[in-house]
Amino acid sequence: MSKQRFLITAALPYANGPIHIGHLAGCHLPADIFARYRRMQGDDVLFICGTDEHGVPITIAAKKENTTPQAVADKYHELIDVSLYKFGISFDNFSRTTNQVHKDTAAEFFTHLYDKGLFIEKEEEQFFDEQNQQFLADRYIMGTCPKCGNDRAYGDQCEKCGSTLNPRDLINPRSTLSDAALVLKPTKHWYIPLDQYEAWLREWILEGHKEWKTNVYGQCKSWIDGGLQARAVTRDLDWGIPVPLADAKGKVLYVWFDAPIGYISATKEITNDWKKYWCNEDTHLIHFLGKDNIVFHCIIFPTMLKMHGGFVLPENVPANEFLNLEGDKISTSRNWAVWLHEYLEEFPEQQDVLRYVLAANAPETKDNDFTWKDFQDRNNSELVAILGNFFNRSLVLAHKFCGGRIPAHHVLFDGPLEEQLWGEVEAGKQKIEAAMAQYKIREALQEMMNVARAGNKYLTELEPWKKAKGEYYVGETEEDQLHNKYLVENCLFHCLQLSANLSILMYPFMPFTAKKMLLHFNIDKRANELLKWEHIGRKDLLSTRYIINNPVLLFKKVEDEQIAAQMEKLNQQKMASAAATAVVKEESVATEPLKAEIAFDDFAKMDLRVGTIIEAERVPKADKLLKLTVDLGFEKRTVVSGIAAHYAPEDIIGQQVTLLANLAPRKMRGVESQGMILMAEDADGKLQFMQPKDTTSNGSSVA
Ligand code: B3M
Ligand code: ZN
Repeated sequence: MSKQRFLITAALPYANGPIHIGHLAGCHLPADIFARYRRMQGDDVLFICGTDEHGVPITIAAKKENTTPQAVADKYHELIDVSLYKFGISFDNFSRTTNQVHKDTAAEFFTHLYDKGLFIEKEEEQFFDEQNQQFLADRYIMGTCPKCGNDRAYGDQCEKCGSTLNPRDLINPRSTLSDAALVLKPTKHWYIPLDQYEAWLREWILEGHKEWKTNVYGQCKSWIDGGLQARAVTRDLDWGIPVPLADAKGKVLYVWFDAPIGYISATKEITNDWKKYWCNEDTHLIHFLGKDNIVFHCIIFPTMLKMHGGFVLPENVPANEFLNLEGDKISTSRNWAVWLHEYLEEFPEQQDVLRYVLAANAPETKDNDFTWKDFQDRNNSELVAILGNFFNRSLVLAHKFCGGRIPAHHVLFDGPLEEQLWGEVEAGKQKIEAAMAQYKIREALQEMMNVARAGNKYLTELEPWKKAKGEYYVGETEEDQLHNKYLVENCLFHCLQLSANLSILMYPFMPFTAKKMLLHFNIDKRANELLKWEHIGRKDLLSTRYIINNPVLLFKKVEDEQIAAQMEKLNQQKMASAAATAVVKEESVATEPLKAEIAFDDFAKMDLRVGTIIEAERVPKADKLLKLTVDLGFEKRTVVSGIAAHYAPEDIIGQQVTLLANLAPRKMRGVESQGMILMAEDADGKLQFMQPKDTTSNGSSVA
């Protein structure tokens, strides 16, 4: 096939924290595997990424770290860049959306659409925090989820039930900055009329891209079928790219407007010829990302490109589902993650192991789980036992029987086993090509491993170690011995040539190991020339008589203690984050606004007494109420209390409590309640009795 042009993008991680295995598995690794593979095919490839440095996530991190958004972006850009580089993610440019080229490109893009009169300009009421005197981004708005009742749902999403929300959907919306209730205030914004592009999107995606992955196509279909609405592409925020209009003071471009334009800016940064990639029908534009970014890459960004005109549209958007960690959703805020920069320290030189495990377990069709046990198993029983073992055995035997050189090919000794072996290589190559064409990275990886398995099988069937003893070949006669010598040499010839082939097959997935293998053959200088897809199947990659280096192990066993240490670390993270949540809850109780001041006399009017609950029963047809008898020493009181959801009657008999004893009696469900029991209520609504630490006499007054 002739040379093709690929523009490959991986979603821009927010520069609001370090990067974790979820990012790597979800998009950067599959994108890298694909980019490497296409380069090996000889294609013209540009692989683009960078950090997304605008938007609310950065401002939230800045608040948390008590610094500026730019400082946050600087810090995490560096950390993310280095981590991805060390994992061998082979970007041609890893840029930033705070770079000037990008600011200019995004502003020009906006101006172009504005000049064409394509935006809808609308004044609309939005939530305003009067205490902080600012409009709030969706993420800063919290309230009760209309779908599941979670009272900590955000204006854009409920993290409990996963629903996508609008701030207006929330019940009792409040500000996360001040906790104040919000008011609606008018503000002007610019919208892209997605509804006007519905017919085009239907045609382009639903008719034209039926080959897209089911999860991607399905999401697009449900968005389009659900009816598209105009979306604001500007925000009232003090961090972002200023809206390039005179009447837009204090307004910036919405982060999801500017971020995907980042792909264009990053291309501009590295080549004057950027139009060759972006404005050319022949370009295969492929976006890699996680499922939460599908709508932006399949619907909104393409619509922007279409509105602008002159740009190529994505040919495919192979989005992945999510990777969980030990059965739990990965979360930056809860610190439930395996961070790449920490892995690099804890498993030095073992980037390929993580690359392998994440690719083998990639969440391509459904959410998947990363577990340390699986990491260990895959390393020990696949990488060490299959791939490493084959390579190591081949090299050791070549040193033992062939003087540490690549033996000659004795063609006359080739038989059905050799034919089968190279047949597997050819089949593997084709299956990988087919899988790659459909972005099925896991399947491609499995096929690569199958070739290694075929190598092991071949070696085991030929058993060259049985045909030689030390330097001598086994056999009664000289002829027999010569025969065995040729057999052994021929066998190892195939094994070593296969090893070189494997390093090519493996290179997209495990580039470090692939090069390490080639180092043994002293052809690392030729590596780039050798690592071409078209060479697969060749039996002359290694010249005979070449000296082979002493074998070093390609993979180390991962020990139980290492896994235990990782699990321990995760447990610590879980405990620390649970403790932090408890503190936050306490703080939120403590900061609950105080009621208006009262005079001492008002307080002195209350008669608070200690009493003991001596009877308790449910109030029929009232699932919240318990009817209690409280002994005050000098008399007994009947009290109706709304604690049935928190306490079982039988559990509270004998408990001492504090009673407001001079509250006017009132009837509840036909029972007269003669007083009120004091309770403490935490942020979750959990109730506890206010009781003396040590038992005291009933009737004691509280003041
Ligand atoms: N930064 C969202 C994310 O990291 C966003 C991707 C932008 S890609 C243009 O999930
Ligand atoms: Zn919900």
